[in-house]
Amino acid sequence: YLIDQPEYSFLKDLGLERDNPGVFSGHWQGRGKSITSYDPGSGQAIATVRQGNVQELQQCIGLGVEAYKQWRQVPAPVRGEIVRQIGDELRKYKEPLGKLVSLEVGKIYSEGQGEVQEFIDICDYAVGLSRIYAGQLINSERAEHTILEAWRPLGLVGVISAYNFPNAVFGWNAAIALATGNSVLWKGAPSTPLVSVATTRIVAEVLRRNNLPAVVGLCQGGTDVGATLVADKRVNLLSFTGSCQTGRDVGVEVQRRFGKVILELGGNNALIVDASANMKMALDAALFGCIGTTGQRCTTTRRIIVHEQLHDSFVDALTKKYAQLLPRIGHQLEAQTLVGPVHTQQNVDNYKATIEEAKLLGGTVAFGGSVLSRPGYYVEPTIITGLPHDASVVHRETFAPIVYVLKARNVDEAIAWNNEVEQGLSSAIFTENIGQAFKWIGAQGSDCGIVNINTTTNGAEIGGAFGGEKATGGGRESGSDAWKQYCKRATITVNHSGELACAQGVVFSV
Ligand code: UN1
Repeated sequence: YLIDQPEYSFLKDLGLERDNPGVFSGHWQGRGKSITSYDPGSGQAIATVRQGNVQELQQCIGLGVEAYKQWRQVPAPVRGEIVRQIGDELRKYKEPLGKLVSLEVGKIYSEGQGEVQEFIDICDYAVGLSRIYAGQLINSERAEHTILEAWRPLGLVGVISAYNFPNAVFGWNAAIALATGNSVLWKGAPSTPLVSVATTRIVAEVLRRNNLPAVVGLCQGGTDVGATLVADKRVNLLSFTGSCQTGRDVGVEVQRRFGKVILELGGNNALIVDASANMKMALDAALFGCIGTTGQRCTTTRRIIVHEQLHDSFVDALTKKYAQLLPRIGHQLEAQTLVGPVHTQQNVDNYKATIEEAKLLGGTVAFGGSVLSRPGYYVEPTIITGLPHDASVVHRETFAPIVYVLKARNVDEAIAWNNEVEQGLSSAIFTENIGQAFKWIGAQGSDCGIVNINTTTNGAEIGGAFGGEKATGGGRESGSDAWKQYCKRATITVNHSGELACAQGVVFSV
């Protein structure tokens, strides 16, 4: 196990051991199946985690509900103070925790650090939020009546997160849910259990220091644990990040029991290069958009739609940039690496199958296309040209660094192609033309939740609401007014007139 080797002592600094309990509800346990976590960059085992079983999950739900009853009585700014301490504790552990994110997912060191930073940022946001989130006072049609609106916590918030952002997505949900008075029960991805355990340890230490009950719980587990969390009525809001396919089932299940749901599902994000685009900027954006996190962000650029005048020169220049990256493929923790491994053998298999399908459909592999023969899961970043805009592979999200470059006649056609896919997460246009820019962000423009101009499809900040339309699920997390989803709204009419009066002029008295 890597954890036994001296250069991996940072894992012990996070409180991890060779075998770790994967369930926390005030104390640590884990009586379910034991799971080994592997380094995707070498295939070596890092350490093991004892997952929870369904009974343990149910206990966690019960304790989460109890913890909520105490937590909802704590004044919001005092809850914010606890979130501030969580942010500070994360600052202390940012280096080793970010390094673990990198090791366990396969993303490069700076992206691992960036992910923990995203959690820290949302804590800061939630601290401020705890003092300013508020309802309103509405004019009543009745004399000496006042209508108030108040936002109250929902109760227990369940969070199911994915392997590609095993730390930040939990953070977005937890920071806002806690500040607004909810308790949280988390199930991280089965293949990133060490990040779940290490992150929860950091949060649990803050709770312990403040003599608080387990307002944050963890139950690592497989699909049985996930399905139970989704189906249980005591979970008032379920925030799910994952595939469109699973997300659809989750959404229906939660709706069936009249629970609330936030869905953050797949993307098929396009970057449009208009004839007026700043080419250098567009190329740099394509590089990070397509290859950052080895093509495994929900917001990764999957399609580049280029104006026909620029198409050939753009492909040529992008291919040259990709070639410069080849020597930078390597283990995610090596300093010079820009392209780490993909997460599992499954990602490699999907990569291969997608490239074969693209070739059969008449696509040209303009760059890459091969799996590297070395231990770990390494693939070449790949550019495919010459496919129709509506080819099956182009309309599908493959979690790998594959991009399709499409040739469009004009921006209107590019926008139509941007919008014709099922998913609606992120999108970007590169243009210097103000008319095209405003068309893009208008009602006839991009139909995505994230609509960028002259910047990447990926790498959103926490201040805005994050999420997408259509098959992406419609959920919004992180900033703006996403906090409202973690609350129930009470409309309160107060009669201070001393007499009863009906609205709409109705007379009803004897
Ligand atoms: C995800 O891929 O699930 O905008 C989240 C981004 C990151 C979050 C991605 N801030 O790319």
